Amino acid sequence: MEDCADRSDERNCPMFHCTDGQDIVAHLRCDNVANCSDGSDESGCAAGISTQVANFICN
Ligand SMILES: [Ca+2]
Repeated sequence: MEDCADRSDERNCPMFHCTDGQDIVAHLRCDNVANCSDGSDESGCAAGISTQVANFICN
């Protein structure tokens, strides 16, 4: 299994382009955590949870 979360194989992963110019791995989109500094990876997803708050939740 590839695990892009460790960033070692990020180049092989589909990327999502944030509207602020950042690139994040595509699986971080719509995960209820704002990964782009402007939260654009969570915009356009099914609305619900405040992504700004969810960003503070750690595993
Ligand atoms: Ca996200």
